[in-house]
Amino acid sequence: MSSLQSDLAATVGAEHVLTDPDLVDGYIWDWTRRYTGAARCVARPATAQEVAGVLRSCARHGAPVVTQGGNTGLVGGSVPGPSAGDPAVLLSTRRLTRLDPVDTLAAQVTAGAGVTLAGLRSHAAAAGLEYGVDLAARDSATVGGTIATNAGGIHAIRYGPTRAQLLGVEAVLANGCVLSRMAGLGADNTGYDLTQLLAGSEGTLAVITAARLRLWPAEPIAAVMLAGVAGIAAAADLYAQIRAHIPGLRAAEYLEAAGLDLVREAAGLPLPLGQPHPAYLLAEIAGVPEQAERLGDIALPDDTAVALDRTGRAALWAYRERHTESISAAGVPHKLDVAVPLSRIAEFRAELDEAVRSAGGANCRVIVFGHIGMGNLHVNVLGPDPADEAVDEAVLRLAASCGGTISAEHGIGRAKAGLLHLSRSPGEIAAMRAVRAALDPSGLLNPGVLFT
Ligand code: FAD
Ligand code: 2HG
Ligand code: ZN
Repeated sequence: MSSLQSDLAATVGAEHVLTDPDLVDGYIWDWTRRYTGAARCVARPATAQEVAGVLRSCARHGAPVVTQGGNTGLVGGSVPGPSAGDPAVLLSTRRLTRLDPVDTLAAQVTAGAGVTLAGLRSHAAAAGLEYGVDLAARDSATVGGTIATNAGGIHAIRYGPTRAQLLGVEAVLANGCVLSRMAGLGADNTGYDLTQLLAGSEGTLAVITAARLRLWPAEPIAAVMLAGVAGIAAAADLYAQIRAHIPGLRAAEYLEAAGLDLVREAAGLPLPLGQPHPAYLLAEIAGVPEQAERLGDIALPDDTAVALDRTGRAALWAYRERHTESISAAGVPHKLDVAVPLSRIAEFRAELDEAVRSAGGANCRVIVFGHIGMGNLHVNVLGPDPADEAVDEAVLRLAASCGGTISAEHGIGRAKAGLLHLSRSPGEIAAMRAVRAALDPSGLLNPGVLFT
């Protein structure tokens, strides 16, 4: 055992320092299986003080640290990169599972970084409240990971992304200093907002160990609607009509035939509507059952299904939520998570296939879906070699040229670090690097993530 490993064992217990290659292997591949790298061991601290001890040991030994929560990230940020120098220590947050009783007076809760989204959501639901972020990886994605990526998810149009839920954090800097701002004060103007700085920091500024989170009144679901449409312009128009006429829109999701076919194949599901369509809009509406009747105020496409009961709603959601796993069942995808202004979303979609095929060849399969209410499209491309980045660059350049961003909700990670300049000016990148250098002067936290 190296002296770093014995220091780590002294901090977290020998049984929580994994060195067996078979065990370590379970942590070093990302969810898509596109990204991997070597880790010298996995450390599994259970408290903020243990995290501080791990980071102090790593700083003493000059060892890089990759923080990992549920390892559902889709941009390669949760696993080590190909290392030129010392392999990283992988710091798993999954044992940071503190979950305090819900503060119903403030509608807030304190949760450890390793609590899963599903665990947090059911804890809030038991108190008659709702956590505002939800996504298909809810059983594995963690509080810490969703803060570090500023995850969006299916209800971002109603409640905002993770940063809008974030009232405070407890986090440990690279030098082992523990920062804690967990009072959940509604008003607190005392200088820089370090809490918000950590939202979207992708493990490059600190290890988040717990968070104080906002909760919302739980609301009944009136209906889920799935409408067959001609394409993305029609889906965007229908979304705008629903938003204008029906209060309580909780989700507005876009899918296309290519993704739906993969889902049907992988999950053995029937056609969702009377006939196939080029594209679909799924909308979820909150409220009492009568609220669903307001859909009658809108000129809905002829082939539209509306589900009122829980089983029917879940059946329609499955066609959307099973996209990611179904795509991975067909190959290792290139995942490009972009957002463009809704006014240019049809232009982006019209140029996308040609951009992909010119960069990656005629055999590329392009699957597009996403959170259309946020202008957020998930472009998945099957075909090109995982190491080939030509298609990635072509899609991200197209998004930028349409006034969009190269990362809507998944982050930059390792996947897009070389293309950050497409969405951030030289001045912004310099300021971001200066912040990182101030908090982690040796650059030990997640090297290669966010910046090359
Ligand atoms: P990880 O994957 O472990 O890590 C992600 C990043 O955060 C890494 O850079 C890591 O270093 C850093 N990190 C993790 N924990 C900490 C911590 N405690 N402190 C500091 N840094 C940390 N994302 C969306 O935004 N919206 C979606 O709708 C969505 N749907 C998904 C559906 C599926 C089926 C899958 C597989 C993924 C989906 N994702 C979605 C992506 C993913 O779930 C999110 O990015 C999520 O926030 C990652 O959480 P995690 O705990 O798995 O983090
Ligand atoms: C979703 O919205 C996720 O389902 C995953 O953000 C997107 O698989 C993807 O590309
Ligand atoms: Zn998404």
